[in-house]
Amino acid sequence: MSTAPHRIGPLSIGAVAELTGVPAPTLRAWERRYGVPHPDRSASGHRIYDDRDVALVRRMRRLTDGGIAPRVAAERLRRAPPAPDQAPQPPVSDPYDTVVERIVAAIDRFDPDALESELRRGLVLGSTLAVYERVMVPVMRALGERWRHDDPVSIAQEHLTTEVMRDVAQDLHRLARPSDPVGLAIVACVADEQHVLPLYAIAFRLAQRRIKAVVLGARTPPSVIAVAVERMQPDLVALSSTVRPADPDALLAAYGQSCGATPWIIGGTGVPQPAERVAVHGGRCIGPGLSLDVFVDRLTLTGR
Ligand code: B12
Repeated sequence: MSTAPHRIGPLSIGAVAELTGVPAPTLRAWERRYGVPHPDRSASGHRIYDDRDVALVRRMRRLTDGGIAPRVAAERLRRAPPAPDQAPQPPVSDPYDTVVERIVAAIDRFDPDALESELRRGLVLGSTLAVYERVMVPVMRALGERWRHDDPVSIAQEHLTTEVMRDVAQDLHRLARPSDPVGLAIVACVADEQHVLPLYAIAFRLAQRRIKAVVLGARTPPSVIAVAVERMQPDLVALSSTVRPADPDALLAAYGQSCGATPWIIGGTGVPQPAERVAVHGGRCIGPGLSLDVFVDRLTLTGR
């Protein structure tokens, strides 16, 4: 068997996105703004990436996942490019993908111990947010693909996995909580909403901004938000709605009232579009042009 380092490429932008987990628009933006990487072009003008480009993208991703701004990360990579022959060759399979595959295999075997140990092994791969987005979310989506209301096996697998995921997400949340917060957020599911994992995605993102998140959990009606807002005086309220509510406009109006002057934002697949339907009640909704980070950038935090 040959011991030569494995070479990959030429690859399309879609293949690189798949391989590295960095979406194609981000790859284009990194190239346009920072020239990292700068792939060759085919005769027809399409980008062709080789293994060194892929290695650069992976390093860029590791740095940005660790909280370094893309501009600074690109500068660092430009200043210290790996010597081509000494550069460590990237593993062909992405370590995050490998962990996801192992977790899904453990779920298939109904092996909760392996599920938890594989998941906890995945925790060392990157930042809390990276592990969440590249391990936990893909596992839950894979579960969603096989889940059927008339298939008790898939339902049992889903219950088993959700319990472990929530447990680990809560541990991560405790660890990621900022020790010197600059703000406070209330994070909750809207009334009747049971999908709680997105709450931790929000909490982790806020923790990166040194905002402490108080997670109120599933099924949090407007009346409960009103009390929490009054007692805790948060800087923001973040709501999640995965399943479309029965009467979204009435619900949004009620949350608008509960939040009063406190800025609030809502996201998830159940949020009614367009964004104006939320804005009319004083809230904002996640969508094109508005990420949680952009929303937070516009807030005046009280400092806590
Ligand atoms: C686990 C699960 C359940 C569990 C939830 C357990 C729990 N405690 O969380 C249980 C069994 C309770 C459940 C119930 C139901 N579920 Co379910 N469930 C799932 C599953 C498999 C995983 C959900 C998950 O955790 N995903 C991972 C999260 C993190 O990803 P995400 O939802 O995409 O969220 C991301 C963004 O949207 C964003 N986000 C979300 N909200 C917000 C808010 C803000 C402010 C911000 C910034 C970002 C943000 O953050 C996340 C990270 O990127 C999904 C499959 C899937 N594809 O997700 C189905 C899924 C969500 N369920 C679905 C359905 C239909 C149901 C039921 C109606 C089924 C039924 N007939 O009973 C009920 C509804 C219950 C209810 N009223 O809420 C559908 C939803 C379709 C839709 N959008 O309408 C899905 C997609 C399955 C499918 N393919 O059909 N479910």
